[in-house]
Amino acid sequence: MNNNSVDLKTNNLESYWMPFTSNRSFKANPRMFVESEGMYYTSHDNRKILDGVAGLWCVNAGHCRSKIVEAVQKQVSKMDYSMAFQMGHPSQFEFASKLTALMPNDLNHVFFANSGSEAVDTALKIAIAYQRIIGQASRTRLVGREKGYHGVGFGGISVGGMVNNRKFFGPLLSGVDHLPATYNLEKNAFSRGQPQWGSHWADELEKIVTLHDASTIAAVIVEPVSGSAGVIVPPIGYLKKLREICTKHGILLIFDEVITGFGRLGKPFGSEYFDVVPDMITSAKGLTNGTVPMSAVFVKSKIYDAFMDNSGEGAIELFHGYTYSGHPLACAAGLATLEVYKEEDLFERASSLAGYWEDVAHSLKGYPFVKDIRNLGIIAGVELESRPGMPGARANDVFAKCYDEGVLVRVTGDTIALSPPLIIEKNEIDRLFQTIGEVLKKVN
Ligand code: PXG
Repeated sequence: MNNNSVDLKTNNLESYWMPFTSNRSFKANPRMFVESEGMYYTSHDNRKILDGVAGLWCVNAGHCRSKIVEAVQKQVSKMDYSMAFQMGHPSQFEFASKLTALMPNDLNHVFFANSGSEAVDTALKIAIAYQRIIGQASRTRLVGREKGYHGVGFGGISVGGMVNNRKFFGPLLSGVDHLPATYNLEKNAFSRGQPQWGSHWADELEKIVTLHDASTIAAVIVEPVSGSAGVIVPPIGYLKKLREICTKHGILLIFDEVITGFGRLGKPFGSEYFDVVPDMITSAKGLTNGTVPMSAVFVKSKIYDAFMDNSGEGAIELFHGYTYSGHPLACAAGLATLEVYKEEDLFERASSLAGYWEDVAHSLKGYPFVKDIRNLGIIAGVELESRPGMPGARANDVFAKCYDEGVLVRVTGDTIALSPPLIIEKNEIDRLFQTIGEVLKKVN
């Protein structure tokens, strides 16, 4: 191969198969980011783009925070990688201790993975293995929810409830049921924060228990607030009811807090915000401020202890783990991220901004095509009427036009989803929603 052929190869857009993207549309009209700082990206054509989605719901402290960047730089020059099995390095243990100190109740052990999808698969595997080692081996069924998103592993898509993420991929895991989504525009459209109506949806879990018998069910997994399906906020009382039903039947409750963790709702985790303690929490994204991939599964001590107490002397207690579990760079990024969150009191900041956020979000009521606005913490979803026969097309146009106006939003179906870094200023909140409002007047 001569140098020219290398150059040609590296200089085209074809080779890279982009995730969850229309590759053909993108490659016909590429949009590249080349730098980021605070609330803004810089695009390849040298424009500043206001980040209305914190990357992909992950850069909660804003971009390129010097403390985090320096911590990663320092770590990479000191030790790049440390063998993940049978060896440790100090920052894994320090990070784990600091994280569990943030957690509610006795969720005081944490398993590290590298993505939300891996965290979900880890949690589902721990749930089934836990039931087995406590003498409940018949409990292998899993319960997810319609419209749920739990990443893209086979476990996650099996308990997830978004049809396009499932229908191409065969029979998936067996023994999975789904609760109904807590979504009803007739009753709940334009609710501010949690809808009043709909806690009874949790009772559907009783029906699943009646159908299969509790002795077959290992765990229920839900996102406290559904993100990817278009920001679906749980009705008041719903999560508490789910907790009660799970406890009553010996079923583990898993909260997938990949989005709701690390201040998104104005508390460290959604669990605290809703005052409901699950048996496990999955987390990723804001764990390292998106700087280095990492995810975590928090478990109650009863789960960790069961594995420790029921394995033979010297035996591996859990046959599961990743080459990059607890990677030194991720731990360095995570430790520095926790410091930034704390020093700037970012979770509290999110909490105190949430009312303003809600008011500005709901000011879009009455704009063209807006059929619902949903919000909680620093998350909002603006659902649009779909173009007949072309679901998603209108929202995609809004995305493209907002980008032209220098504002990055995220679309899922016909919902515009917003989840900016928690350092956002009020005038930037105004700009975000004003831009969407102006764009809505221009799309058809
Ligand atoms: N669980 C939840 C609740 C998530 O939101 C995952 C698991 C999977 O995480 P990984 O790291 O494997 O992608 C997620 C990820 C969007 C969007 O805009 C949401 C996610 C990822 C990318 C885009 O809807 N959530």
